[in-house]
Amino acid sequence: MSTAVAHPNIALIKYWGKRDDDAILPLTGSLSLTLDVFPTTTTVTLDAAADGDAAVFDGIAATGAAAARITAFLEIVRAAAGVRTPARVVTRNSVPTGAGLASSASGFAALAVAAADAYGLGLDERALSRLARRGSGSACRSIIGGAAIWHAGHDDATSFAEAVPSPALGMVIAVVDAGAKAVSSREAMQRTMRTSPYADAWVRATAQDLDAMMDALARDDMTAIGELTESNALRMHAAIMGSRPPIRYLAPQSIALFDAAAQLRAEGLEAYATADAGPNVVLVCRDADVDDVRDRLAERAPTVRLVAAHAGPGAHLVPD
Ligand code: 2P0
Repeated sequence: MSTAVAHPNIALIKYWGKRDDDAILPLTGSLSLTLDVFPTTTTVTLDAAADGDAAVFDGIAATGAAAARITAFLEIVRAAAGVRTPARVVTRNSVPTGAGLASSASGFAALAVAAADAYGLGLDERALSRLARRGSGSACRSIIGGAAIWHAGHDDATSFAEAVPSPALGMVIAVVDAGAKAVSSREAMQRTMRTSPYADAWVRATAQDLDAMMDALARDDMTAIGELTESNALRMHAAIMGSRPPIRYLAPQSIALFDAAAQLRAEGLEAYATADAGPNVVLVCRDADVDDVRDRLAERAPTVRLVAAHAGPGAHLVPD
């Protein structure tokens, strides 16, 4: 029996688009901060007597596509281990599933670490990141604590995340809607690449944004970090909105939160907005400013649930 904990990550430079759907190789690199909130805890137990794998999410047995995705991932682990023993997977999530709060990232990062240990693979951090990527692309970044770059790479061996030096950053998560989203990010990503006339421009611009972000982090230039973060997120949403049939994740309340970030900046508090594949908005700021940003945002958006977050640890084993 092996148990692992992993946390979600929020990208400053987004991953949106694959060049290989099966191996989950991205079209561009991306860069994120792994947080210290909303952990996922997963236990993997080998069960030689079982007919097949079993997965339980927050006390509810997984079926259909969700169960198939777990088994497909475990098949990768079993192939590497050279064994066929089924496993029982028990997961507790504290992040609302499917609401654009990166539950698949923490979920597959925790599963990768727990399953690799349960099947005796003995993987280092890079190999764990590659393995987690096979479950869900963004999960490769949650293997790493704090700021992480996911190198796009050109094959399985070269596409992994690793730590990058970064100034101390914090985030304030504004939970606009904790319900499940209408179009999964996996499907939306494919539709964007297939139908959006802005897909190529997104890929080209993001490669440049990633280089610029690495420079901004190295210089400790909060203004550049924030402006790149906000612009890259809006470019991703522009590409997504260009899909046909269209997909729009940002709600009126999401846009209002981008405006609120601009107002905080006008008052001299550096906060910048980003949003993933859902209506929730995350404000990025210096770690020392997190409480200030949360409190000042609460005055402007009193009905929105706000969660202050700091850099958190990479996925790791814990005692059962
Ligand atoms: C990111 N997102 O960089 C971007 C920004 C959502 C918006 O990574 O198909 O769930 O499992 O590789 O990792 C969501 O995509 O997609 C995501 P798959 P994943 O965080």
